[in-house]
Parts: sequence; structure tokens; C-alpha cells
Amino acid sequence: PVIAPPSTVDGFVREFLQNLNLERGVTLSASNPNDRYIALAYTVRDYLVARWLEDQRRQRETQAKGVCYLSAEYLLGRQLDNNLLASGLTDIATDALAACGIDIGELRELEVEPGLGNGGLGRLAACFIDSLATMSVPNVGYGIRYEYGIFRQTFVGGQQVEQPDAWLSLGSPWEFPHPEAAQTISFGGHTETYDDGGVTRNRWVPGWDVEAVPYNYMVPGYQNGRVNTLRLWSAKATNSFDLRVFNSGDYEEAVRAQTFAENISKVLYPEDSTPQGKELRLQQQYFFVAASIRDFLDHQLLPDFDLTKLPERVIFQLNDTHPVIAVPEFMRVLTDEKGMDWDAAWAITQQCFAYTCHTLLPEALEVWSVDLLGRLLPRHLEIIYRINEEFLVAVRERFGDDEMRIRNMSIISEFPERSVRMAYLATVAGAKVNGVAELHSQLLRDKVLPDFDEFYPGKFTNVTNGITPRRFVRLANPQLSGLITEALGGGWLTDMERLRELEAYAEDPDFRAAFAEVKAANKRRLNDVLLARDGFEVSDGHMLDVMVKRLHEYKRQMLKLLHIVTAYEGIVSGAVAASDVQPRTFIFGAKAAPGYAMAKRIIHLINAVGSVVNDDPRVEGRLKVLFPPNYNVTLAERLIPAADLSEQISLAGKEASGTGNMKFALNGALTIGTDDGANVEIRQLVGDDNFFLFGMSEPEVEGLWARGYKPSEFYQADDHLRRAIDLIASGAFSDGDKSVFEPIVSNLLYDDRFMVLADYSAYIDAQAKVDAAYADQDAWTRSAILNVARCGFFSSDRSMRDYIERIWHTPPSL
Ligand code: 26Q
Repeated sequence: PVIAPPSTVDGFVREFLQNLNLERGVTLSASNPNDRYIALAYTVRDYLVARWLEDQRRQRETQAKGVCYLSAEYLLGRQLDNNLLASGLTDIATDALAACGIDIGELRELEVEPGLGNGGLGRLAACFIDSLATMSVPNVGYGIRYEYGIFRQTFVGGQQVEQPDAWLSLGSPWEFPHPEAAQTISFGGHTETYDDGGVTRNRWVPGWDVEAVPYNYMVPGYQNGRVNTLRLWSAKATNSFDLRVFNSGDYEEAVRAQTFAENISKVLYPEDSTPQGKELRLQQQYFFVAASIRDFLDHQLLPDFDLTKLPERVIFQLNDTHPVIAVPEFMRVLTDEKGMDWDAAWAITQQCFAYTCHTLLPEALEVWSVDLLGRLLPRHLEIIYRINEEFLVAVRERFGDDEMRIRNMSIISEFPERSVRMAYLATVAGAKVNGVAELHSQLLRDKVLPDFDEFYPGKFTNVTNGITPRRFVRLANPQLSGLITEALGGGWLTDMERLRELEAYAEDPDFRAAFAEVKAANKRRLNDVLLARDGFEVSDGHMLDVMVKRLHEYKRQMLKLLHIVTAYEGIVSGAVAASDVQPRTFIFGAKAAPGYAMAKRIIHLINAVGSVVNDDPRVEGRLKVLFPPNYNVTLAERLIPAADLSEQISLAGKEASGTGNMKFALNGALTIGTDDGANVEIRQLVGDDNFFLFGMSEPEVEGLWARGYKPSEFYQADDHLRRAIDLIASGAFSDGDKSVFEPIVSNLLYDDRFMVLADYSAYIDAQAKVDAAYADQDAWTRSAILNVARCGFFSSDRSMRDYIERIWHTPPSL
């Protein structure tokens, strides 16, 4: 058995120095900062590894039902601080390094965060595995080890330029490669029928294959001695590629073929909606789920396991449709490989999968053309056809020959080309289907999949998203955490409903003063970070108004921008005295998908407005627009604790949940938001007095669409709106060149799919209320405290309990 080093400063020093010598091959005095960072990471690992091995042994031994979380993305964020916190080693490590003359804070900054996700969905997966480990729930997270994560964003002349994210280039001390546990994953080829002792069966004759090599990551629970596993797959060329060299002598061609295989896990697709149907993306999806299923069957089950008992042993949770090709793969393995008959295999499959949907936008629903699927995975296409046939037979039995309904429910769509609707496949195969917030789950049943809800009563459910308080409260906001612990004592980090006890403290002037001081300190810390990072300064006395999330038209960064332009226009036109303006710093953080032209133009406009507003002396420094590039988890951890105001302003009915909204509220920012996603639940919990609601409700949005929405009418009818848009159109933010932002202006005036103009005046009014409320600092602080006190519900621990109770039915802990 592995024995952890002693949990003392001396023990840590010895282990650290040993790692420097043995793993890095350097002495302390000759080591560079990267050597020291890697040796530190190895040292933390050394403390966790014994626990990890023990948990893996126990999971194999008990064979209790566990969760396999299948996600194409894990947006993990930096590992060092999280793993120190989980293992209770933060102070020991700090002192040990100090004893070696090293400032641990400097090493911390060297870690390049693993950005293996786009945004909310990937970060949610990371929060969930943290909670499962903390709650001692056996679980394996499966995903892809992208060699390049989400791109690094830079701005050139205010425009987004993408740079590759070579996150592995300085070493990756947190991973454990296991080439000996590689799986061979096949693609292409054709299917054939054959005679299996008198029965005609189909089988797959693949055309090519790749190796899937697992890399394991430790997922330590918070100070509970548990360590779960995150297993990410990396693609490697198989020997068959080498053989081809040998046989053909065409060396260059063989190396090219190797590159082709290894491309599969090369890069994360940076689109987080409107999937493009790219072949490589489907290869990624099949690659990781096929490897994961095989890994589970080969390594997690005991050798003589009775496969009919699988539903008592495992549930595969599908994080959106990205891993849904796992369904026909599982069927293929059970029938073609294990010889099970179809009906038995299907009955098992329908109990072993559950599906989480993360969207309502029709263009974001994944479909794969039959043509592409048939070329890449011919046997899977056959299986999907059979699933669909049997499903439609059942639909006919139930509803009669209602051809319209059949066409609407078919897993295969015929237009604009024949393709597979992955969300439908997931819904038919899954034991449960869940949305990610109350409103979203309701709309999913009523608008997106109503026929399925009718056909499968009880299948649809809700699990409202959550966030891990370890990373987003304890690590991101140590001062607030300290204040809470002073008030409530320990234990609240794993029992967030206890934050309710803070309600009483909201009435205590001393506590309010201390809380306000924490916010001020977080602003100073943010100022240091932004100054070092981007040369930005956050002025004293400014309200910090923050909008950070992917750039999407439905999220309506343009609405925020119109508010800023309106405030600016008021000052320069003389309508408002600068001295009467409540000082505010607006901070944006947002990446645009590289192919999303409108989103990129909006980024350009934000930067353009920023340069003009920030430099105009008439503003007297009372409005500042900051757009630090490359918003990521690390920056979020600095920004969110400093924020006063959280912008959650999507068009009602479009944001499935949002999770940034929860992070802000739990860090004592007030929300200005629409009645959308989890905002609805935040407002219910914190109360109307502590939330700035504005804008149309989802039914009102529907009503306005139905009547025929004409954005130009709103433009004509509202003076402020017209002046703001005219100012943009005039070239005021583009050196007089009217053409630069013309596409944005005409989109707003003549299309405006997300009804920015319709909600503009309500937004401006709500912002006036924000200004008025902020003028009473003490009342604002009281509201902020109540936000913290009442948002314990949004701990991802609670989300996990809901999944366990409503979907997984796994034992609560082990
Ligand atoms: C699919 C196919 C091809 C290429 C890319 C994709 C793709 C990748 C990522 C599609 C979607 C995503 C990410 C979606 C996402 O992050 N959705 C968000 O999920 C959060 C967690 O549930 C919610 O809070 C957000 O409301 C939702 O937008």
C-alpha cells in the first residue's frame, strides 16, 4: 500500500525537495519557477494518491451502483489551490515553501488552467464531479483530453484574435497517463450479414481504428478523504498505421495517416451552439463514448458480471446530446459483441441512460446527416434505424396513424436533408430527461418535446443547476468565507442551506460594515489583477457592474452596451451633468465563437465604445468600460467576488439556466435580470426587494412574436434609444466610418431576433433603480447579504442530491 507523507511542514518540505530532485532533476537553488510549480503539484499529488487508490479498490469491491458522467467538456479551472484545499494542506504547503524561500502565490500563477470546455455546460460538469467527490458518491467522469482547450482570446484593434491554447506545453503534473489501458476504437467500413448458427445477424466490418489512451485525474472531495476519478481520452495512432509504413514503404503517407488519427483529440470545438455537423466532431464524440463504455465494462465490472444486472450497477448520464452516440454503441456492444437479443438489450439500455438538455434554441439542437453517420458509423446507423422503427410502431399504437405526429416525433428528420435528431434519440433511450432550471424544464416539455412528454409520462423532470461553493466561494472569496465562518462556525461549505442563518446578521450594522469591507478588499484585489494583467484600473467609489459569459446575441450584450451608450450620450449631449452620474465601471468578459461574425462585431463595438467613453474628458471618469481579454475560470474567480451588480439579461425563454448568475449572488452581488433560466429561482429565493427584475416574460415574448415584432417601431418611439443607436450608426465609435458597425445597427432595427429594442426601456428604468439603490450603501449591503444568505440552494451538492433522488437512484454515499 502507498503511504502518504506526514502532514507536517517538515514532511511537506522533504517530499517537495525530493520531487525537485527526483522528478525534475534539479536542486532547489538551480530550479526555475516552473520546476518548483511542477514539484509542488507532485507533492500535493503524493498526499492524495493513497486515498485515491483506496477508493478505487473499494469501488471495485462493493460493486455498488455508480454514475458514469459522459461529457465532451470539463472546464476545470486551475487545480493547485483546489487540491490543496481539498486535502487540507493549504497552510502546510504555504509554510513549507516559505521555509524553502519560495512564495507559493507566485507558483500558483504559473498554472495554465485546463480549459477543456466552452462555458456553462463544461463548467457544470466540473462542479458536479467536485460535489460527487465531496458527497462520497462513487463516480467516474469520462471525457476528452483535448491537446488544445478553448482558444486564448486577444484583441487587436479591438477585434478578437484567437490563439491556440497550448495548455500542456510546460508539463501536466495532475494527470496519470495509462497507455496500457488503451482501447482500440474503430470507424468506417461497412456492415455485413452472417449466419450465426442458423440465425442471420448483422455485424460491423470497420475500415480504420485509433487507440484511445486514458489519462486519469484525481477529483478529491472536500476534506473527506475521498478521491474520485476523471478519465479523459487521448487519441493515438494504432499499430495498423505503423504496419502500413512497413508494408507500403510510403513513409510520408504513413506519418500523415498517424497525424490524421491523432487529430481526433487535438482541439476543442469553440462553438457552443449552432453545431456545424463537422465530421471530426462526430469522430470525437464516438471516440470518447466508445472508449468509456468499453472501459466501464472491462475494468469497472467484475469478470463474471451478469449483464442483465447492469441497471443495478450503472447509470450513464449524457451531458447534452454530445455523447448520445453512446446509445447505439451500447446496443451494438450488448447485441453484436455480447450476443444478447435485441429486446433484452434495449430494455437494459433504456434503464442505463439518462439525458440532460441544456438549451431551448432550435438551432442548437444537434443533428447528424445520415450520409455522414452511415460513412463513419454504418452499424450504428442501422441500430438507430431499428430503434426508430420500433419507437414509431409504439407511437402508432398509442396515437393511431397520425402522420403529422409521426413525422414530428421521428428520430430521423427528412428536411433539409435526412438526418438523426440526437435529442430525440436521447429522449427515447433515456430513463429520464431533465432540463437545468424550473422554467427551462417546463418549456422543454411544453415547447421542444411536447409529444414525447405526452408519450412518456413521468420521464421528464427538472434538476436546477448549481455551482461548487468550494471553488466559487471558499477559494475565490476567502475573506467572505472567513466572515461567514466567524458568524456561523464551520461546516457551512458542505451544507449551504446553513447560510440562511446569515439573514439575522443582515440586520447587524457591524456585520454589514465587515461585509462591505470584504467587498472593498475584493475590489482592490481585482484592481491589482487587472493592472498586472491588462493595465486597467478600477477607480475607488465606482459601482462594479459585470457581465461575463460567452458572447451570444440571445444573452444580449448589446442591451448592456445600449445602456452604456445611453448614459454616455446623456453626458455629451448635455442632458445630464457628469457630476450627477453615479460612478460605474462596466466590465465585460466574453469569447465569441471564431465563426460567429455578429458576435465578433459586437466584441469590436464593446471595445470601441470603451475607448471613446474612457478617454472622453466630459465623462470626468465617471463611466468606465473595461473588457479584459480571455475571460476564463481563473479570471472569473477574481471578478465575481468584486462585483456589485450581476448582469443576467437574456431574452426570456432563451437561457436554459445560467450558472454565473448563481456565482454572483453567492458572492454578494445583486442581480439585474430578466425572468429567465435560474434567474427565476434566484428572485424567488432572494425576494423582489433584493433583485432588479425587468423585461418581458416568456409568454409576453411569445405574444409579441405572434403579433409581429417590428423593432423599428421601438426605435421610433423612444428618444433615448434612437439617440443611442444613431450615435453608433454615426461612426462616433469608429472614427467616423459608418460602415464598421452598420451590420449591428441594421440587425437591431430590422431583425433583432432577441428583442433587444423591445426590452430596452424597461432595462433603462431598472438601471435607474439600481443607481438609486446604490446611493444607499448600507441598504445595498443588506440586500447583498440577503442574496448570500438565501442562495445556498444553488450549491451543486444540492443538484447532485436531486440527480440521485430523481434520476440515478444510487446509494447516497459509500
Ligand atoms: C455541439 C456540436 C458541435 C460543436 C459544438 C457543440 C456544443 C458545444 C458546447 C454545443 C453546446 C455547447 C455548450 C452549451 C452550454 O454551455 N449551454 C449552457 O449550459 C449551462 C449549464 O446547464 C446553462 O446554464 C446555460 O444556460 C446553457 O446555455
